[in-house]
Amino acid sequence: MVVLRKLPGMPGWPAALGLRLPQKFLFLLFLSGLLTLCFGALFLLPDSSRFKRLFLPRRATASASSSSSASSSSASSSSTRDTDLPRSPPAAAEPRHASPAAPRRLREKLRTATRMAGPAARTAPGSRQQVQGGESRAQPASGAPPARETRAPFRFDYERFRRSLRHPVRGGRSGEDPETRARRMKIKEMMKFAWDNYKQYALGKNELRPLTKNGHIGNMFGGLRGATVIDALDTLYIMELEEEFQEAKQWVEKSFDLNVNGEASLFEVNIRYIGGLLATYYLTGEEVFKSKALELGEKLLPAFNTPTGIPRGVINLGSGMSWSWGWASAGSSILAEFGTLHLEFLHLSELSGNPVFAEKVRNIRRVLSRVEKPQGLYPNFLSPVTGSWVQHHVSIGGLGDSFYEYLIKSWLMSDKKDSEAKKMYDDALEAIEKHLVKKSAGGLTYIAEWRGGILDHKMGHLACFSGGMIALGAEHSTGDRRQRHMELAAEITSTCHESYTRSDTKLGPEAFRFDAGSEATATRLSERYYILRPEVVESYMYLWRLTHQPKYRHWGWEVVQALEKHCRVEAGFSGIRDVYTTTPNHDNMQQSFFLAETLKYLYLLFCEDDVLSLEDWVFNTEAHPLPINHTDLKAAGQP
Ligand code: DMJ
Repeated sequence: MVVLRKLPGMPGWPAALGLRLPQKFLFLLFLSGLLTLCFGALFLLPDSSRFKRLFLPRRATASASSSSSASSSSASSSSTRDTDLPRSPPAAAEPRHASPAAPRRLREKLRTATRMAGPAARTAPGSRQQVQGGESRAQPASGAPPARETRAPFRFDYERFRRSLRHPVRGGRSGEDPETRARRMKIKEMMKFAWDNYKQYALGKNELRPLTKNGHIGNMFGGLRGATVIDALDTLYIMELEEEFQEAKQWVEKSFDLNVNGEASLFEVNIRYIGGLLATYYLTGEEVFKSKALELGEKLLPAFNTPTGIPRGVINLGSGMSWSWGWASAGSSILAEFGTLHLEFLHLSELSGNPVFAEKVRNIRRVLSRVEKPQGLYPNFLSPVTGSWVQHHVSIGGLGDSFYEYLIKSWLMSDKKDSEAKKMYDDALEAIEKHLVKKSAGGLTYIAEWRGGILDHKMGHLACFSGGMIALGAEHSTGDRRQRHMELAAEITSTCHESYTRSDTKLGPEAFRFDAGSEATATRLSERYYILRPEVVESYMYLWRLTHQPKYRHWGWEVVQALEKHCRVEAGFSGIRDVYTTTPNHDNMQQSFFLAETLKYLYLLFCEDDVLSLEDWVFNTEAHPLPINHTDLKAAGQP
């Protein structure tokens, strides 16, 4: 414009150029065209929002920038495909009360506050994430409208949770017979012996090597240490081994380092570390266990970064890179691994107020419910890329086992609200009954494995947990199914007991068969070992609690005696290489699950039913108790 102004003493510049009238007119026409073009080009620049804000009404501008900020924070807050999880807000979405029209400075302040308060603050103000039962809904805590400016970070109400329990966690009944008490005390002494030796020779390592009196680290936990400490915590607490519990707690406070860099099994870290920490938090209310569980839980999230959201089996806890087990066919993920995250991940969301954990496991459910099941059965290998089965091997033992366990326990933990889990469990069990449950020539009931339609007549020690699981499901069924499943549970448990009594040590082999003339015995040298596994005593514990038939306590006591005779060594307990010989053949390993599971289930077998009552708790697959979400506090006589 300035160039067109006629300066004093100077001719206008078109005139100065010596142009005539028609030429001047054409020149002006050209100039105005040029200006229109420049103005329009402003809107074609890559980031035209700056200019749009100048020319468009203010409201529309705010709305445009707000939606773009929400979608970018969704992508960065969660590295996986959260776009297909419509029921929950993105983990770091803008606070709800920052309306699109709110001044930018206020919105920025809120965003900064959200980041500083961490994941717990990323939920709607004044709301509590309801995650039990596979739901993750933000609900006003009091029905009052949320405050606009002051919002406290999310805080789990521990006192309220404690009031919701029907029974004291360590029980309160008395009147048992002296023999039961003496047996329980014996098991407590075994726990103290196992812990004391671990503490003396291997504290901070993952397991104790009781023959060589040193520690073992292994490569399952990605550089994490102290697997035995974390696995033992809740057992020490329940057994009232106070001093030993304090020793374990101190190690967690002072030495448990989560900044590690190594390849970990997602499944093992979840069931042992996260399960152990969560359970101990719920039992004691000590914050350190909760914060460690949440921190570790965050480290596992990148494993879900796959096209389907089905996690891979191995994760580097430092870099977050994940991959499938080398031995798993075609890069597949394992049913028992990705199917055994549900209980712990729901509790991580419950305690943090961050729905991301619940979303991850809900997505696994969605993939599983969509995929076609051959004869209604769930094969063990699934591609995390396509979401299709990779191989048709079905087993209720290794590779499949705890997937089924977590279905029925999800339903129970949700106070029977998670009906999807119950239906999946019922349907799966029906298919198992139809295709896999068999009776041997000698009349023993067992659950075979299935390879593309061909049966393998073997049961692994791991499959022996199913007696307890089926009994637990039966207890909460009705009519014909209740009776049938209770009988099936008792028969399976009896078969597993047979696998113990038919050995020279009275401990059971890793796998036993029902073919070529064998009945509940191992036929291969490589399947004769016993590594202090819990599954058989786990079923005894459930069947005792649900039927009170004395034989389950007798059978449990047989195991105690066999452990003392064949597994107890000078500095702890060791697995054995061959259950069919009484000549010592120790494997020099005290597994952490011996303290978490085997000794805990044995102890509970000789306790009153109100110690870790089945009305209040479900056990994760490593025997760490997680609370049932009682929704009817009033009915329980609580405020
Ligand atoms: C434990 O770590 C868990 O019970 C898991 O589900 C399977 N195996 C071991 C114990 O045998």
